[in-house]
Amino acid sequence: MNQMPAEKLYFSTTSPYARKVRIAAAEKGVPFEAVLDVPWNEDTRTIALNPLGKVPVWVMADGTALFDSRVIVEYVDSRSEENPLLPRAIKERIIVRRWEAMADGVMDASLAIFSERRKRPEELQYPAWSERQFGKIHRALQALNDELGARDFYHGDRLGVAEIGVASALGYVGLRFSDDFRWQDKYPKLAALYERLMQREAFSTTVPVL
Ligand SMILES: N[C@@H](CCC(=O)N[C@@H](CS)C(=O)NCC(=O)O)C(=O)O
Repeated sequence: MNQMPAEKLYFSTTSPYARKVRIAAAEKGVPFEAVLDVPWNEDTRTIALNPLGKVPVWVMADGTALFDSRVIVEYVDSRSEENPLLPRAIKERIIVRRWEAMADGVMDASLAIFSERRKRPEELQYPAWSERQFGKIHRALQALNDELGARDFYHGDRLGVAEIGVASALGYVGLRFSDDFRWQDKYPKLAALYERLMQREAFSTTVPVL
């Protein structure tokens, strides 16, 4: 009998944070039922599950709702021994988490610019604030580009949360700033990493769509 997985992921197709979870679950082989939910819409179920009203939310088999993406990815990683996404040793894990934090920061700044430009009336917009966010994005992408160096992966010889976070951030930057932000030209090592990762099904099937 074909049973539905007991666990659910509430996600939106554009959310880079939700993409991290979708990639992690696919790479780990952890099944889930995908529930589309746009937290900006009136009929969102997200607020009932997450007081912060944000996706992703992962509902475990016992009904516990998990958020945010870092917590969910760690949980998903713990579900199987296969393809570990986080190093076990604390010193290494903290360093990988640091790259993830930079990638998440790129998402936060990109989302802040998007919200400012799309959700605020034009007369209330504050361009200097968006410029400040662009500064964060550029500095973090430059650091991520330089710290990757000539390596295939940020840590060790396998994919982990750093690559998943960076790819999700880059995909979102591409979605929101495609015209005025040619990140592939500015950060060639990140461009090569993204291209390599996009050969994997977990990445190519989760490209953000409007
Ligand atoms: N730190 C959170 C960020 C989640 C987040 O900001 N999600 C956005 C969608 S991309 C959201 O749901 N925003 C709705 C809102 O802020 O009301 C995570 O890593 O999951």
